[in-house]
Amino acid sequence: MSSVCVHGLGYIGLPTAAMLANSGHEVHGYDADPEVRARLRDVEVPPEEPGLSEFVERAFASGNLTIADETVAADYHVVCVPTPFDQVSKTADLEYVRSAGRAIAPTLRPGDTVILESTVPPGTTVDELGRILEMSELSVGDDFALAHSPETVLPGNILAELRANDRIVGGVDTASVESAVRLYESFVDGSIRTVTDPTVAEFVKLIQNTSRDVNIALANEIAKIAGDYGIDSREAISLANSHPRVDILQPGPGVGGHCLPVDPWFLGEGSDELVLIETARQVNDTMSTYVIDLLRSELGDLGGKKIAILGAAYKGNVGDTRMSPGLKLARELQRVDEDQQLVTTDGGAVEAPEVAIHDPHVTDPTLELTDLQTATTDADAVILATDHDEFQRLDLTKLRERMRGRTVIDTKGIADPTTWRQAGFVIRRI
Ligand code: SAJ
Repeated sequence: MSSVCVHGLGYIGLPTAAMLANSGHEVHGYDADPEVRARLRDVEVPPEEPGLSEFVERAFASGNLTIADETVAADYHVVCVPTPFDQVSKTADLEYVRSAGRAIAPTLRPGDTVILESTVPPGTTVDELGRILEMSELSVGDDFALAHSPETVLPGNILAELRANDRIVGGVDTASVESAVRLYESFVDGSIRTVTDPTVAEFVKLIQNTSRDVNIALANEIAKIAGDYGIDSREAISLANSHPRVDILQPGPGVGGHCLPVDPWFLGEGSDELVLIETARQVNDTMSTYVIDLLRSELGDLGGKKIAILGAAYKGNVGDTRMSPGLKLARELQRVDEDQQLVTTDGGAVEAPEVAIHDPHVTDPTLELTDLQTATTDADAVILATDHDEFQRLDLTKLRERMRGRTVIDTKGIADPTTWRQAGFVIRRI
């Protein structure tokens, strides 16, 4: 068993640190944010990820996981820091990766291994992290091992997928690959696929998420076209997918989270060849306009109307609101930007509707959310923006009684049209 320093204790770093500790390694978790460290020392774990709290508690109880106040020397450094996305320049901010490199360099010893797991533009492991680590005066490959191994876990199912998913390990040389593989072998049940070039591993991660984003864009475009023909897109997609070589994903109100809407842009940092990929991004980003147009086609002018949005999370049964399509819809309806500043595209001539948002999974105190009853009372329309289980079990009679109008826009295909129509609703779905 080895000593491991995990850098960044967020969505990926914390479960990874706990997984390594529960697999017998001596793990030091370090996060640059002192509040994160303090909360973890009190064993306060973000509640959203199923099973994570108990799993982290077990790691602490075993004595194998400790929270460090600085980077410590270790056989392995696993870097799981965020790579924020700049919406304007469409580029990755690599400062956290660089900062982790600067912190690791003085502690680095010959024979150590550094693995970057953060999603990054191709070339980052070698050109950015490797270069900074060489400030230690040790050489990449000759003195220490360096690899990229992208995380591929699905929020909501992180612990199971950390074990079950195949891993890709891209090392700068065979020794780096072998060293990184030894670490992952201690907990990964899936296959570990290797390549002696970290840039390939970085690229593979990006094309995985890009392929999903482009496929969803296809589904979204199909949904719009189906709407023009008066066809139910989900029924058509389901029938189309009965072909053994067709696998179209599902349309929706847009693509959220911090992966699919971001990673395709990272591919463009070293290439001018993105055409389909950029168009797909545009299709997914403008689904909110399509949803609002559907709403207008039912309600006419939205001024003075009350719209209830059910779903602030970026997808079903999680509490994560990063790049949430539901929140984007709310902003666009209210014509405000991410800082809640009014966007006056039409000189403010048209009155914005009242928007109420409800989400039983989201606990973020900075968001103005209400309970289901308050959100839907006197609402002229409901938009189902997330496929939470709770929204598939709504009491339709009570909902209909509380609402002023009858319109429901189902962006996730969770409302059975016959049942809702029988309950008195006018349902439009994409
Ligand atoms: N969505 C659709 N239609 C679909 C599927 C998803 O509109 O058919 C939407 C969701 O509602 C959500 C968004 O796409 O808004 C993203 O959700 P997701 O479940 O597709 O993916 P993420 O962002 O939760 O996680 C993805 C995963 N990548 C792939 O499946 C290729 C996960 O395995 C990665 O580890 C993760 O990105 C990441 O960290 O990169």
